[in-house]
Amino acid sequence: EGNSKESRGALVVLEGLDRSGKSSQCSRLVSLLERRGISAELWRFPDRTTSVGQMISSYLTNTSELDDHTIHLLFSANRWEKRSLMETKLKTGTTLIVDRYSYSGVAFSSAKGLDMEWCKAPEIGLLAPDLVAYLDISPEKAAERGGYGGERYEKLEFQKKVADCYEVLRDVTWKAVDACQPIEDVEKQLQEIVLDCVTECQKGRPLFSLWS
Ligand code: Z5A
Ligand code: MG
Repeated sequence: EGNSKESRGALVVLEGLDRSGKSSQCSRLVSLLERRGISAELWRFPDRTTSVGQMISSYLTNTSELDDHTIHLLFSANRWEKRSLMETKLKTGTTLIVDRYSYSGVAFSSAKGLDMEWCKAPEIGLLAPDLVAYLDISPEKAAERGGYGGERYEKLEFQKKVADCYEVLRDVTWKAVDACQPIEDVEKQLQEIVLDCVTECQKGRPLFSLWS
């Protein structure tokens, strides 16, 4: 898979607990890339704009109930429905900064007690990120930031379980950034690792699939 010398955009994923600062940093990264004349788009999962995304949204806001396996597969389907567009964007040179991805999918569902390997299975074959930047913060510190809304998973005890699951998923391709630093310092560290990744993909890094 992948033509090893073809220049392309980078697939950059930000992960981390609730309130770790993912959304703030994703938009800062896209602005930076645009200022540098690099074609870039901000994507997020769940993508609540699709019909699958609307089902997910009503589950998250507690307006609907779904079996744990069912909602897991909907989150995955929500990524699959964007897969081919994702590949086209990358191959035509657009870098994607993605706010949550399959790791959130596996971490949140296995935090509920679902088997981790079962959780990974529907993610196999989605595009593998070139970089996963993990915004590292303890569940307690994240909760102190406030703004925990009424959404389903926004509870300290559950976030502790999610943190443990992220820990299991973390591999050598992840780059952890201390998310407790001031927002500009987190931004600076992210800029460096993201620009390096973009450069590598411009040189023609092959595109891989999850979960190999
Ligand atoms: N979910 C799932 O179960 N399965 C899946 O496959 C996927 C997701 C993809 C919705 O996600 C839920 O779906 C989520 C996981 C689950 N569960 N929960 N809960 P979401 O992405 O829609 O969640 P969100 O509510 O939009 O984002 P978030 O994760 O809670 O927050 P964030 O994006 O990481 O943080 P932020 O919005 O950038 O910042 C939060 C606050 O902290 C804000 O007031 C900032 O100004 C402040 N902040 C940010 N950085 C700093 C620093 N460095 N210092 C101080 N304060 C800061
Ligand atoms: Mg967010």
